[in-house]
Amino acid sequence: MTAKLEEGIFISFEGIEGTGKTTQARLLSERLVEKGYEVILTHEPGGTVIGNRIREILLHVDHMGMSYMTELLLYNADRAQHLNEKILPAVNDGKIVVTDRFTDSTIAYQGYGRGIDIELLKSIDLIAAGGIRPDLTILFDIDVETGLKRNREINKVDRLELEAIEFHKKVREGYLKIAEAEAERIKIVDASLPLKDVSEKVWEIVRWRLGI
Ligand code: Z5A
Repeated sequence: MTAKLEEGIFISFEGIEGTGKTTQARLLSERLVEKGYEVILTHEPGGTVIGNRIREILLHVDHMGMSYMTELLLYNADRAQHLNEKILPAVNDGKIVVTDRFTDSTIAYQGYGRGIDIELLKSIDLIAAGGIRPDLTILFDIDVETGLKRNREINKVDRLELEAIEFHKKVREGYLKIAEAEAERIKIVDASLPLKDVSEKVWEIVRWRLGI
C-alpha cells in the first residue's frame, strides 16, 4: 500500500565530501519506501540527463582552469533543470523527494569556499530556482581531514576534491553558518558517528518532520 502525502516533502542532504550523504540518502529512501511512501531519490549535480552532461563538465579533472563564474552558472543551470524536470513535479504529486545536495551547496562552496558575494548567489538562485528551499535539510558535519580520508580510501577524486584543504575548511565553516542562520530548516547530524548511528539520527529527524 503506497502512502501518498497530501503535499509532498522536499528533503536535502548537505555536507562536505565523505560525510556519508550519498549512503544515508539511499538508506533513508529505502526506509521510507518500506513504510509505503513514494520516494524520489536524486542528487546534484546530475539528477537529470541534461544535468548529467553538466556534471561531467563540472567535475572533470581536466577542467581545473574553469572560472568561478562558469562554475557557479553551471551549478545553477543544473539546478534549474533538476527542479523543473524532477523535483517540483514529484513534490506536487505528493511524493517525498530526497536530494543529495541543493542550493546550500552553492552557498557553501561557491560563496564561503570561493568567496563569491552571497547576495549575488541569492540573486542568481532566484533566476535559476525561484529561491526555493527544501522543507527540511540535514547537514552532515565532520572534520575535513576525516571526510577527505574516507573518499581517498575509495579512490574518489574529482576537480573539487583536488582543492586545497583550506578551501574545504571554509566550506565546512560556511555550512555551519548557514545552519545557524536557518536552524528551523537545517538540522545538523554528527557524521563521524558509526554509519548505523548516523542513520538512526536521520530517521529520528525525518519522523519528526513527517509527524510519524
Ligand atoms: N558542488 C558545488 O560546489 N556547488 C554546488 O552547488 C553543488 C555541488 C550542488 C559534487 O560531488 C561536487 O560538487 C562536490 C560539491 C560540489 N564537491 N566535491 N568534491 P559528488 O556529487 O561527486 O560527491 P559529493 O556530493 O561531494 O559526495 P561524496 O564525496 O561522494 O561523499 P558522500 O556522499 O558525502 O559520502 P558517501 O559516498 O556516502 O561515503 C563516502 C565513503 O565513506 C564511503 O566509502 C562510505 O562507505 C564511507 N562512510 C559513509 N558513512 C560513514 C560512516 N558513518 N563511518 C565510516 N565510513 C562511512
